Amino acid sequence: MYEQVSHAQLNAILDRLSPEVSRADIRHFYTRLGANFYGIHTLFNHLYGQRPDAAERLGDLVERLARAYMDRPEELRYRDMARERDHNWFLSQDLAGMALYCDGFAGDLAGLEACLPYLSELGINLIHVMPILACPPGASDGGYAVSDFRDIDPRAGTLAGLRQLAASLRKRDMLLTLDVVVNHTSDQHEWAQRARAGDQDYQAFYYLFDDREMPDLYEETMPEIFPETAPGNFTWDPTLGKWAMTVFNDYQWDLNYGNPRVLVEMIDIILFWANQGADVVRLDAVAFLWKKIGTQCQNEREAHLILQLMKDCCQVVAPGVLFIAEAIVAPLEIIKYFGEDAIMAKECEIAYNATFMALLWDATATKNAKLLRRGIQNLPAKLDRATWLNYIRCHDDIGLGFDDNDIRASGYEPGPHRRFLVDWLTGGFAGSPARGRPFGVNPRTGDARISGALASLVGLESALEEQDPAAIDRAIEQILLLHGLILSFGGIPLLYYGDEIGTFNDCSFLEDAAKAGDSRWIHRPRIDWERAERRHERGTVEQRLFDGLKRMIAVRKTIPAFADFNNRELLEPEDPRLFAFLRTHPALTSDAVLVVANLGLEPVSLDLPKLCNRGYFQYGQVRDLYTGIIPELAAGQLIMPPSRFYWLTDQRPGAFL
Ligand code: OTU
Repeated sequence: MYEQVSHAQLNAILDRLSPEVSRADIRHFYTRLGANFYGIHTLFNHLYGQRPDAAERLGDLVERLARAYMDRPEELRYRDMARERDHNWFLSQDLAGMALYCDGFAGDLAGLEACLPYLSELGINLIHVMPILACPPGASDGGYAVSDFRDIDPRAGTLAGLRQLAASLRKRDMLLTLDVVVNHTSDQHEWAQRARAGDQDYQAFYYLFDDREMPDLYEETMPEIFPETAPGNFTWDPTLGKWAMTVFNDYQWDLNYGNPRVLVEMIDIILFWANQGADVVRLDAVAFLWKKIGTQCQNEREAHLILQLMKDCCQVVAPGVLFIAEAIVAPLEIIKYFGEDAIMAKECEIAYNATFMALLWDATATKNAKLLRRGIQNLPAKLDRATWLNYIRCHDDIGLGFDDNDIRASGYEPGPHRRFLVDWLTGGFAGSPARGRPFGVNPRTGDARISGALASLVGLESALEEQDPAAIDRAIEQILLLHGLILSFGGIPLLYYGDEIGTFNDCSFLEDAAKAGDSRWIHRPRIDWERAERRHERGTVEQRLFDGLKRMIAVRKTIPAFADFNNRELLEPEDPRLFAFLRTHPALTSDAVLVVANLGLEPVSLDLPKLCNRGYFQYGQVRDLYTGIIPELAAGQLIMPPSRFYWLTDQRPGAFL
């Protein structure tokens, strides 16, 4: 039965390591382990206490933590301590991120390093390098089917090359985000290979079943994630003669976290990448970490406990490293990945704001902010020490994951409204300039999601083709407006590579058999660097977008009210086409910024004193911090141009900032 790991045992583990290290060298480790040990112990006990090997596995975990700490480069240890002193550092308005594929953006890691000046030019100081770990040639879900968790894919470079990139980023004060794909491995991973070869220990890493009895039970309640390319959640492996649980693609085997060895290995892997220089670790598909018959096998309580345990262990070894939760789930479920009923994040400090993303697309398609406002109103306040990752596009599809009740409260019917959105975004709706593609269409449930590049979705591609100057202007304004919102909402804005120069859909994936079935490849482009050069030519689309975003990022960094301290107040302008919120500085009342966006295609007037009746914006003069424009106010009425946003600051007559 389960035995407690006593302090005596803990000391024995550390003694065993002591020939390699003096106690003095690990005093910070020792202190942090002490501070987190009850958490680690209790969570571990809760998850695995019933197993005969629980104490042994916990001992193994502690030993791995100690080793990871000893391996942590001194420079990173100092960085940890600096971040511990300034523990809310990541809530600052100073951060601006970009997600990119190493190959699509720059060929390989060396190329990426050479492109850092381009990112600095734009103002980006956090990059998420999409998966670059070893993965099989051919289909690998864009690198999310990992075959070796401790090595870089040779097509991207080497481990030494990655460390070099991390060092260059540190010199530039830029942060590195790397993925750890915690939910599954490639079926070519060594663990899967060993399982295939008959090794029972490794078979226990996965969910493997001899016949359909258990799979059928699971299937009763499990939804399908990729219904078109990978229907069902189990795949027959002929070598093994068993069914493997494969929630995503048939070559991605789900790991079984009911087995503590899996958890210990994965924590070790997270710390390994922290020690290579990752500042932020993106934990992929965290909602799926625990499977239980009779449930959707998403958002289970144990998945949260596992994340808490991962966080506690990271606090011991690399407390400066943050986690991003990639949980594209219902609005009220996403927020739980910060940790429930807490002040500080207990699980992940950062979470993808998939709700805001989907709502922005609703507003873009409907040309009003009804559902956007409702959805944001019902978005619970985040924890104090936690923040959102705000994005418009990413490498994945757009899922219409808002709340059905919010849809109804906005005056629509959920089914038809979602169908309208898919139709509009894929250009099927009369008059829509959008060129998205359907993704994940499930005829059984009627669900569908959307792929497509930002510039193609907002109609820039079609406007250029038709050489329609008004439509081109509108699409550019729309791209800037959407960015104006993710940069001011509160949280870390995450741009998607290529959007800064208006990159379009790329249909070349259709010629590659390993990609053709997955329309998400349409928006995973190779950057056209000749087009990027046009950012230096006045009046080009590339210049208007790049310079607009560059300016926006620079201005964001100067606005303290844009730091994320739950200092956003949603406002209710009378006109449903307007979306407005007030950002207040946590300490200064004078520095409030009013963010207003007109999602409609006509000018709309806004009664400023009425909107902000708490003393803000009563002087009769305002200034847009983004453009520097002082819009005319007639008796407090502000005219919002179509498809435009303002970042307004209150301006006493005669006073200029
Ligand atoms: C994540 O995606 C990745 O971002 C995808 O690129 C991968 O294909 C997938 O995991 C498997 O590794 O798990 O919690 O709607 O949003 O698959 C959400 C599809 C995920 C994605 C979903 C997502």
